[in-house]
Amino acid sequence: MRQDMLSSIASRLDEAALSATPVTQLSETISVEEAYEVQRLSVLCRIERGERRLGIKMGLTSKAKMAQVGVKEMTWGRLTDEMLIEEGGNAERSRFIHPRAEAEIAFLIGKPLAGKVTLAEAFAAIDGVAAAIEIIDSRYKDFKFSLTDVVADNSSSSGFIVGHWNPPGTDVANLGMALEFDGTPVSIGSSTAILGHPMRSVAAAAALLARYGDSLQPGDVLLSGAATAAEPLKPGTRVRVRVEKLGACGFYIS
Ligand code: OOG
Ligand code: MG
Repeated sequence: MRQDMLSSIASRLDEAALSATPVTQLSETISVEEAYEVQRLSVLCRIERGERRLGIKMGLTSKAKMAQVGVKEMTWGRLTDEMLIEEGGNAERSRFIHPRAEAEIAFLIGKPLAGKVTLAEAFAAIDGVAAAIEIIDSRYKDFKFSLTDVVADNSSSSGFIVGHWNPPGTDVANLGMALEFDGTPVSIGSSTAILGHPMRSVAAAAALLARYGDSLQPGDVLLSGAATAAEPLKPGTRVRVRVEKLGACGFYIS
């Protein structure tokens, strides 16, 4: 019976994303484990429509992000091919409810990574590193949610853009990161804000995923989390993220 309730929440959130219509926060009391089950079921709806898993995103890996949304725990979510916007591509504002952009660093996973791993093991599993943008779009009214709400809602995953892959040995410690709207910086931070070092986010992903029977797989893209607060997106904006040493990527929101 509980499984039926979890499936019905999953369909509600999937429908909210499909129709770009917000829903109220969950009235059901569910555990974090059950929230991850809702997430799995809602992403399954996407897979059943023909979408393909492209990777994993980590959420709330910086203090700035935790403070912005008032949730104090790291979360993860699933990325599919339907969420990918090609570098330099276009995204329509009408597809989203209340989208926000985040400056991120992406890792390309080259070897399976599961459970408790050392930073050195995480490092050895990386095939590339790139500047990235995440578009988050909570399916909840007013972008407000509890930990279980946001986990069930696939950690607000909605879109992402990845720049060119740099060699895996590229040092990602303490890099300047800037999010620009029409060429003007709207938020500036450092990769240090991501758990002290973005590679820690890779190790944290392996450990967190293992709790829910998942793992990082070769070919997965891993978004390590935003260094600064997310910025609301308005139509007619050229959005670009620059990361020191890694390059840039961008898209246009029409
Ligand atoms: C939750 C997702 C947070 C990040 O990079 O920290 C996230 C949200 O803020 O809606 O993607
Ligand atoms: Mg993010």
